[in-house]
Amino acid sequence: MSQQDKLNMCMSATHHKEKPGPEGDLYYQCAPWRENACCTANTSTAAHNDSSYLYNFNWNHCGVMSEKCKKHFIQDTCFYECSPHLGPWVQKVDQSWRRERILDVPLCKEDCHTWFEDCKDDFTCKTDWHKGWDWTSGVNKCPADSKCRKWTEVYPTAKSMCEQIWSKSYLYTTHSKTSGRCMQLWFTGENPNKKVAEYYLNNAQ
Ligand code: FOL
Repeated sequence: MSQQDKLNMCMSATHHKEKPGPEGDLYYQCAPWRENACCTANTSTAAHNDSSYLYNFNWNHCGVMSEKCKKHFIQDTCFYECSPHLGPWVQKVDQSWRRERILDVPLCKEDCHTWFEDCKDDFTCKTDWHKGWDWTSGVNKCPADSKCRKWTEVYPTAKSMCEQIWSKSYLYTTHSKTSGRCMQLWFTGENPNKKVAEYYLNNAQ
């Protein structure tokens, strides 16, 4: 793959399109990606549903997740499914449900901190939400050897949450959203992440 291709591509995963392109009807929180997206309209709608067909993932595994916390998981899902500018951080993996993943995407500190602040009164039973669940009911439940604990007991800091929740998909940074040195989960208007990907591609990490 050429360097140029890495700036506009979709990873090979469960629901990603083969190539990015315009999607006029992206739903609600996924709408910022409508000009150029790796997600379909159906994926963008599902991103807003509890235990959606995307991964049957149950946000409410330790009681009902608060709305203010959930909106960050919806945004993370939009970012993960729709972003066409993750090429510099895409890695091959040997997993049953995807052939590629993202690793160490440098996340803007505001996006990590607001996510953590809005979730810190919620509960969870696991640090890494990618593995180790009990799936016998069809949706993820806390495994028998785990306990629901306060969010801040599981994740003492915003950094620990952002880096550990999706097994290092994100790298915590102290860069702010205006720096051009970090990726933004939340934006309006033109996608600011293309320039960030360009920067990291040309300035090997
Ligand atoms: N968001 C971000 N930023 N990065 C991601 O990698 C990501 N991934 C998901 C959602 N949002 C993301 C997908 N989430 C399982 C659990 C969670 C999940 C997808 C799949 C799952 O089936 N876990 C099994 C192990 C499966 C395996 O690796 O073989 C389990 O043991 O719980």
